[in-house]
Amino acid sequence: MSEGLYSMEAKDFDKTLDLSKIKPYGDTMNDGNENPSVVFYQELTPGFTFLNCYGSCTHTVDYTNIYVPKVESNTMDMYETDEYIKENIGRKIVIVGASTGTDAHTVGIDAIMNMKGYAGHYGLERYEMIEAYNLGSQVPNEEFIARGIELHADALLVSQTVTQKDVHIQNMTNFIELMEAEGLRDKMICCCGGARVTHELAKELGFDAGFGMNTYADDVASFVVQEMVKRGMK
Ligand code: B12
Repeated sequence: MSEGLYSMEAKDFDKTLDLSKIKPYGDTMNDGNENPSVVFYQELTPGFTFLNCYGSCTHTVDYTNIYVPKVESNTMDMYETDEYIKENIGRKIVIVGASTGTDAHTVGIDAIMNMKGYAGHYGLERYEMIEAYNLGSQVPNEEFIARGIELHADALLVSQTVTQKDVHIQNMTNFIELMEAEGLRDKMICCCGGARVTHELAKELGFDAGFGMNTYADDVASFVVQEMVKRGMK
């Protein structure tokens, strides 16, 4: 059989690749090339057009200088987390979650908390050693915190989906301010999550950790229990 069109050899790769100056791929790796051309256009609706264009890119990205802060904990599965709680905490822990403020999106917090879980990862309600309370959506911060106190929560989970006009930032800031005013900030672990939430943003706002897209109950449960042990919360 002759050499296939797509068979790659070492000579096909750019050996001068500089990770601090990454460009898009055109004909060969890192060339940033395509001749400028509009190859397709179609009206979507009056005033809006869908365009498919190619062009050359002169900008580069310094890959070596990108730092993305991430939650630093060792992610365990449900069974390992339950075992960890039994060995290191010795009692069931309480986690209370909600989609707070005006946010009506429940799918994210449900994915984390519901027994069924999400994408093959069981939710917190399924954990033997976790008492999980999902308060639903549009829960005002005051009410959320009051329920947390009533239920003796070890951790509070805030879900935020809508980010229009930074409403999530205002709401999460208000939550942290109320926690501080109640003298609760150090007594409960505060985590937040949502499609546009990053760990970096969460820390900036005063949360202990933030979780974005494609995170599961495993991630937040592992963080909470390891943080509890680190802080000596029994
Ligand atoms: C379903 C949906 C709705 C449903 C929600 C139903 C429900 N019960 O939740 C309905 C129809 C009610 C709705 C309403 C609105 N929606 Co809506 N909605 C969506 C949609 C299509 C999917 C969201 C979703 O369910 N994702 C799936 C879940 C699993 O993903 P996730 O939320 O990111 O959660 C994961 C992680 O982020 C993380 N996570 C999330 N929370 C937490 C919390 C913790 C503690 C942790 C650890 C992890 C974690 O874990 C999850 C699993 O990995 C998105 C568009 C899209 N494709 O994303 C728009 C979208 C979110 N909606 C949008 C908007 C604007 C609205 C409305 C304001 C529209 C309107 N003008 O009325 C209203 C909101 C009203 C309100 N007060 O909140 C915008 C938001 C834009 C923005 N930047 O703010 C989006 C992006 C659509 C768009 N492109 O415009 N929506």
